[in-house]
Amino acid sequence: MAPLRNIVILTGAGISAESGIDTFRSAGGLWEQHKVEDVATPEGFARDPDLVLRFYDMRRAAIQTKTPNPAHEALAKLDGAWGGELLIVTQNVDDLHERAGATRVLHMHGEHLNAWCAACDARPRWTEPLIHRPPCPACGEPALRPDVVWFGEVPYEMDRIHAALREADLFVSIGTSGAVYPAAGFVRNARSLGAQTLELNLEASQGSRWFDETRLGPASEVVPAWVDELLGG
Ligand code: BJW
Repeated sequence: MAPLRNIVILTGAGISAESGIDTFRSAGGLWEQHKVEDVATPEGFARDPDLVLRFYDMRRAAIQTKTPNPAHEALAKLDGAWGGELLIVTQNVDDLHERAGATRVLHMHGEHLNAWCAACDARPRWTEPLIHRPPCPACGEPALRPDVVWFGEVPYEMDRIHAALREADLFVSIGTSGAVYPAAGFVRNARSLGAQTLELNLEASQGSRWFDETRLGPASEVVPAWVDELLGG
């Protein structure tokens, strides 16, 4: 087998679960507490912006009290040590990969700590609530929304993701249910282009059959073990 050089890692809510951030589809997860069409679609936002802004204000405040866990730290270690291409494509809107020290991170579903101005398209860093309609720092309009990708919107940087998948020797999926596209399709893209595929998850996901190998267990255990194996000890 050719040596591994280029790696694409897809992460989902499961990697942040042990940091105390709710997943979406687990028992007691966010979609049991809130209707997805109310809080994660542009139509829901148009119908009841206060509901949506409160939902994201609560989560934005919560993530700032959380800390990275050993899975984020292991990926940051891999990022620092890996001489080949590496891209961590995260569906997560928290910043725990960055706070663990990873630099090669792409947030395909946006970021809690960014706002997006519907009036001037600015994307200012934002740590405070949006419910009181603060003015956009760039244009002054009270038109800021969370800079996250809702259902029916196009995820960010798809061209860059597909370019990385085309070059990947190894595709690894960590802590995602495989329920949401286009991310759920990346394993098939990578596989059809000849990459090895590995899934690390608490339980088999909807896309498990597409992976060459699946290792089950909590991310804080299986991710550091895999990284140590890859880095040779
Ligand atoms: C652990 C663990 C531990 C727990 N250790 N593991 C019909 C067919 C196909 C597609 C569609 C369709 N109808 C509509 C669509 C498209 C739609 C879609 O996929 N819908 C599905 C419901 C079918 N997709 C879209 O609309 C997307 N846009 C799009 O397709 O645009 C068109 C286009 C694309 C590309 C090019 C051109 C055009 C947009 C999707 C946006 C998703 N947004 C959200 C909200 C983001 C903001 C926010 O955070 O609020 O993203 S929804 C939510 O789901 C969030 C997540 O990123 C995403 C994925 O969830 P994730 O991360 O997998 O979490 P869970 O909870 O599902 O799973 C957690 C996993 O962790 C589980 O497996 C656990 O076992 C595991 N776990 N503890 C390890 N300790």
